[in-house]
Amino acid sequence: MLILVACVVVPTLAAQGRASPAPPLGAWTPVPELPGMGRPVDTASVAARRRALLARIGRGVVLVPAAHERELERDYLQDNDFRQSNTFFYLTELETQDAWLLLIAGGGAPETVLFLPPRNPFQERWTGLRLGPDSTAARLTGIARVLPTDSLDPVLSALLARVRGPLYVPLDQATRDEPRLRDLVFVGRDVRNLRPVVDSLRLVKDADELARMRKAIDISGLGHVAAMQAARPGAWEYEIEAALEAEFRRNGADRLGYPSIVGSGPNSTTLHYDVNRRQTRDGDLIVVDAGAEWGQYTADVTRTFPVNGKFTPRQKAIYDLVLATQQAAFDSTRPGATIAQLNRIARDYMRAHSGTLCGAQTCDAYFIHGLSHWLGMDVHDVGDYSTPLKPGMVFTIEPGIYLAPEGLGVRIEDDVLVTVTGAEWLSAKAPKTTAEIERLMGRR
Ligand SMILES: [Mn+2]
Repeated sequence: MLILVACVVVPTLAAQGRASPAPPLGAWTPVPELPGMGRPVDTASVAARRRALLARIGRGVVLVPAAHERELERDYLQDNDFRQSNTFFYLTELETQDAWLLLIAGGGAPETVLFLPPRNPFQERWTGLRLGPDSTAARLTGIARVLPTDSLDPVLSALLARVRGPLYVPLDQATRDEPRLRDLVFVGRDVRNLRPVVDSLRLVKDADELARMRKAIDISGLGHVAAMQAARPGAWEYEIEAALEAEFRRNGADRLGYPSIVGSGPNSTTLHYDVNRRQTRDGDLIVVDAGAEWGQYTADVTRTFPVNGKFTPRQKAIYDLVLATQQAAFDSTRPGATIAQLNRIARDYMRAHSGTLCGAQTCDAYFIHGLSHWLGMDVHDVGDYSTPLKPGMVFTIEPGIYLAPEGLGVRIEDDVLVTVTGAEWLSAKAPKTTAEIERLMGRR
């Protein structure tokens, strides 16, 4: 969720007031929305992503399964029983379950086929309307060829006999138990993992993705404002969490991007504290690290503030060092820079400006996690961390100082878009300077 455990030089992921009207979503392709079928698909954007994928592959067949419904009896459902697989969503923007996407590259015009389960009126009494393999689906998805799922096997067999090149399927945690994919791996065909190809495409966000991210991030900013307004000495961490998440939902968030971290006093120094059961005390700082998900994309924002609304001089000194460190990294963000370089710049800045704030050591000794991670459909989004920054990439900048013996932790995290000339703060609507925070909390 919020913080990559290690420094980002380690390879990829192994390692404002009241609710205002919803911000504009950018230019949606005007496709009508049907109940139970998710949000409208930006058909032009998904078609462009599929073309980019096929251009990258050159020749071959791509097969991508949708996710399946989770089961109340088997899983611990938090908010709802279905979330689409990110790979499938990226290429279709469909929230439909049990579907398959088939792409053919090379040897003629590229082809796209969507397979959907047949509609079942009896089942729909429980589930609501579902998209079926018909002309409605073709119109809503922008994919002309929509077939029932039971024709997938014959169509695929015929294709594999006709089309040369590898078969690309996503081989990951989500598809590990997908019987059809498991069987394909053993047919003797050159089967390759689709994930690295799609993951590298996902690094640069298109206009539709950015519109979704801006919405998720704006909602998250409102939630952080609500958390600040709900804080007072004696409030329980979960009360503040409730105010935060209520604001997310009130503004249309689909779910949380990750479990909200609301850590006061000593808990502010535990990086992934998400128990949120302590009663706050006068004089505590509180770290709130929380992001809403909207339209499959998540925000990741952290604010640190005093529960009583007023920073002590020491809290302010530590806070301002973290804030200036974050600004130093932001000021160096531009196309061509790398995450590793920004990490080094931030640490150097913190070290050089520590003075005696952190005792015998410089404060960077207490900045114990990485500065940044990619952000998108996954809170720690996919992609290679050695990739130089390009316009359209989105990542977090999140320095912190954690002084456990004092029970004093500060983390400030914002979401940043790389632009042609530099960078843009996406999460600037959540108050950030000590003056802004004290002003907002003074109005409670
Ligand atoms: Mn983060």
